[in-house]
Amino acid sequence: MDIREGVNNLFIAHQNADPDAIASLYLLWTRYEGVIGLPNGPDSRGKRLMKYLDIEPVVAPKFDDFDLVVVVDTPDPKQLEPMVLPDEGVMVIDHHQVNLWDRDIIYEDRKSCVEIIYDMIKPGELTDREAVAIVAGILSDTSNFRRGDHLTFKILWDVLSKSDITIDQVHNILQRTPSYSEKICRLKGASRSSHERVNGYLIAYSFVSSFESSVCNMLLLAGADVAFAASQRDDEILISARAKSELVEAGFDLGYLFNKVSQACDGISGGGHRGAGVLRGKGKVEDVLERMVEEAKSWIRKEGLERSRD
Ligand SMILES: [Mn+2]
Repeated sequence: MDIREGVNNLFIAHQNADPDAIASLYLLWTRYEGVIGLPNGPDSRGKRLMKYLDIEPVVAPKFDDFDLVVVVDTPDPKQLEPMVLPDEGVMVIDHHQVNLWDRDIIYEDRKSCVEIIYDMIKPGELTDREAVAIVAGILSDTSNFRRGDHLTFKILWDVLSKSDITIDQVHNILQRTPSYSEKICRLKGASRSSHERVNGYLIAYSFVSSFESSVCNMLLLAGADVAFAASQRDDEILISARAKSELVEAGFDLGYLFNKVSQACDGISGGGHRGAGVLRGKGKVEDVLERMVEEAKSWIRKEGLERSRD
């Protein structure tokens, strides 16, 4: 089965589409024509790339209207829900080593899906938008080139020599610029922060009026291993937290800690993932925060985690 021009092609990718998914769709769309569809809205970086590319995918399109459905960057058909693929007329192109498809797919062990599409098309010329899309897809799936291999850099060489774009320009497109009030919250969060050291790990916490998760990320960037940012509006409290991947890989689970504290405190509910958690409710914010920090400290002590002084 080939993708052809002039037929009704539908190009789709996974939920919360990231820049690699958007780039793959965009390149297919500019080269073969058709419609871009997504199961739901893209993630924040995907959204910024879409805005630059000036495309607006159809959300959860009906498959009946199309001759061929091309699925990109999707390792599990469940990631297309609520869309359910027809049995015929589907082409799947993916680069994930672990995938759950029970149909034939075009698979290559590549660092990003857009690299497979690029080699399929072998473009002689590129528009700036196409070049930005490809570099954005690669940047995103290689964590800013950390995971790029020789094939990745061969494509980058080709893309940069065929266009006038710069990598810095693509970074700026993908990067979120915080608003003035968010910047002020971060700065206040920094100046009001405290920290404790447990077995070599730094736990930082601060009180802010909003942008709690942004303040947590800022504290992690500053060097904290676990960061908490707490706010109180009237009697409503909110505590957000983030943990570095090193701790998460060792088993640290903020979602679990938040859950534990919320079950122990009346009027508070909380949870999250291993590396990020949030808690809301009524109470005295200092008390709940102190409890969270104590839980984090005792977990590190209990697990016997130790970081040597560096
Ligand atoms: Mn990908």
